Amino acid sequence: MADTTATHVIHAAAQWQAIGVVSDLHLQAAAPQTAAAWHAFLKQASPATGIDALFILGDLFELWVGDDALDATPDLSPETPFWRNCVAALADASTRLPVYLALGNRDFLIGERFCDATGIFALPMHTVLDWGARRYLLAHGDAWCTSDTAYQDFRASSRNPQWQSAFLSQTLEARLRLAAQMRAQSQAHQAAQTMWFDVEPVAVADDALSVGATDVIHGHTHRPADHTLSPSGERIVLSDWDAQATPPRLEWLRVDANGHTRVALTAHT
Ligand SMILES: [Mn+2]
Repeated sequence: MADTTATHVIHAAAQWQAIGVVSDLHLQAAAPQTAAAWHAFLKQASPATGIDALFILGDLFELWVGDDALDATPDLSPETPFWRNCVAALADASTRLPVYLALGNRDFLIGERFCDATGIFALPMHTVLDWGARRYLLAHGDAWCTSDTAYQDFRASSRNPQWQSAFLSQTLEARLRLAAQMRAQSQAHQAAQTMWFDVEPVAVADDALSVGATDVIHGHTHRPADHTLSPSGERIVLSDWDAQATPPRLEWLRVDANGHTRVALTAHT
């Protein structure tokens, strides 16, 4: 249940025409086409093109092992120069429009150093965006997958400050190795599952109700769809990004005072 007192509220500015909402880009050095599409999108995003703010709802990166990776010299893996390029692209975009980031289950170790380097604003687990008659609850969505108890156990331990400081106290090389192992384990866990864990609709509806949200926008499940949340509201699930899928999945959600539209980008080959 969301703590209403802790929920961050953002009020749409009167001059806003539209905002962009994305999640689950899973940016990684091994997927340069997806990164190229994202960077092309960021480059044109500005109030002049009708995008007044950008919300990234988690899993921007496939993995994040600590902000000190940005200072790694020499480069320890293909990821470290890749991450620096991503930071530069975000820093450029945030000179034109506010960029907000909620953390996902892959990049929850993003910290202050990253936010300073990019100029983006970190969001807590739940944010409410107030816009005219709509009140959107924005979240990554992993916390609502309550039936996936193995994941919720991992989530609880990995969000613990002691777990995080123990992890971050290891060398960058060791963290990159551990992260690769954790990803392999997570993939094996997913492959072994006989059912897909979706968000629990009741958990989402409870949280939406507790903050007075009319609609919910989340990612994490990679199952883009508009679901009924209430007689007058929707649960809008964002797509993940993959430029090499057929057809490519490079979709952002355009939200304005009248509602939302899914916009597909073309892959740059
Ligand atoms: Mn996720």
